[in-house]
Amino acid sequence: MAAAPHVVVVAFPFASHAVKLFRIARALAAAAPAATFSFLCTAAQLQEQQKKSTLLGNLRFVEVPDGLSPSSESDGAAAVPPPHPKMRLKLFMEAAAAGGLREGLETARASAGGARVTCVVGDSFMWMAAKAAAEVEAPWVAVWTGGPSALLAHLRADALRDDIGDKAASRADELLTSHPGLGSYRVRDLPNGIVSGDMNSPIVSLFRRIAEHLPRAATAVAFNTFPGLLPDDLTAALAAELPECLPVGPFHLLPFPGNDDTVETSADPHGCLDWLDRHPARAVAYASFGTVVTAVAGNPEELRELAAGLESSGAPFLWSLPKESWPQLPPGFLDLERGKVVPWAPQAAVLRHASVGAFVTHAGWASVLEGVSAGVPMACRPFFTDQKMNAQLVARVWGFGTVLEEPMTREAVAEAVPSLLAGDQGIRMWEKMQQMSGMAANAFAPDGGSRKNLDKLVKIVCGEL
Ligand code: U2F
Repeated sequence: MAAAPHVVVVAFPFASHAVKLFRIARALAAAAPAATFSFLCTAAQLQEQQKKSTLLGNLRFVEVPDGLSPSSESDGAAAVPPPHPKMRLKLFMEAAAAGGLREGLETARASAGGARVTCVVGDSFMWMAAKAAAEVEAPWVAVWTGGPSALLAHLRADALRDDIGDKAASRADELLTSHPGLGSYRVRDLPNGIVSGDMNSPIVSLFRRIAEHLPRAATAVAFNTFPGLLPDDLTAALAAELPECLPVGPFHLLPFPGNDDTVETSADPHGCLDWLDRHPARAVAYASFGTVVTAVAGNPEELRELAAGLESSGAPFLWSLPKESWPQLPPGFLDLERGKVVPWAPQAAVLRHASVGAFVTHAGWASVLEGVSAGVPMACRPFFTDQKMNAQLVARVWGFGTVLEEPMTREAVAEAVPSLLAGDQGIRMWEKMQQMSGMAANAFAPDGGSRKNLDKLVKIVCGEL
């Protein structure tokens, strides 16, 4: 009899990536109880995930090196201060590529009683998993957590560069109509480093590596979307570039024990849901810029503009904003009766709450999916990577929101928020979103599109296909 599969799931331990991969790992482990799953991540992130969830019996944690020297990890009085997040990322990636990930696979095997690794599922950012999987003669299944249109742009980067050359500035408003699947986006919406910006920055090199590895080394690519959400031309163009593309989202609705309202509600230390309970339907604007924007691209001037815009919009608002940014808010803002600022909100549950009627977002892909699933119109202020393309998709292609041009002004916010909450435009968007929101809710029903794709993914990772 063949040995039971041993599937390793490799996380990228920065921003919200590990949370997303841990959801995938739990859904796979729940669907394939006879297989063993090893979740590979750095010690610090494993601790974070453990705090939030109990492990399933067939899913175990395996630590990979974070690339930091022991002295910078130490929290003793004489410890060297921890490196800047960008340096941490660099050190981690170098360690992973130099053998840290391969070592992780070996630890997974040894700690699972010698069970050979039969499949490696990995965040696409961990491109070196392709080689590590090949070395243990296992297939590599990649997970793309970001906006699918941005991935297509990275895959088609050479063709885009051949077309645009050095004319990115003069052709900024031109639609990319001669590029299959990208015709709804303007040159200016492309992620940095494709036709403009620093072509050699570490993040641009990372995307180049991903675009090199996915088409030739992955057996399948899982996406955070559900059948019927993406425009057909985008789906077809991705299918032409990649091996098996499997929409298995929305990730926040992936089925596994414990992924339900009770858990999200209990993870609401700042009382957001109770506060929302005190408001009528579709009255509140919720604002959040995800897990990276404030730290990396946060601009105090725009932060104050957003604050002033929310205040003068006249609407009650809930704003998830890291505490480090609070001192930059206008004086007295935190005391406003009408608003609530919290360092963290259970976002998916907040968006699902009946009182939330508008979402001011950076258009990070998970946030977009959570907004669509909840049927809440969005005002998007995109900053970098996939966000400009995601915002175009939300506003221009789907008609589920608007774009707040850069830099965001108080006037633009004060106009957008009430129009999404109560204006004719907002009501039309809200009505239009209800069908898609229903499709998202049914994605994992027994005959749902994502359910079927998840079943297929389970067969692929367990070696049955
Ligand atoms: C990077 O995105 P972010 O992590 O900034 O943004 P999202 O993809 O939107 O994911 C943020 C997640 O964090 C959750 C929220 C999302 O699931 O519900 N969250 C929360 O629960 N509570 C809060 O108070 C704040 C956030 C990148 F910047 C984007 O461009 C990419 O699209 C994304 C891809 O993974 O990664």
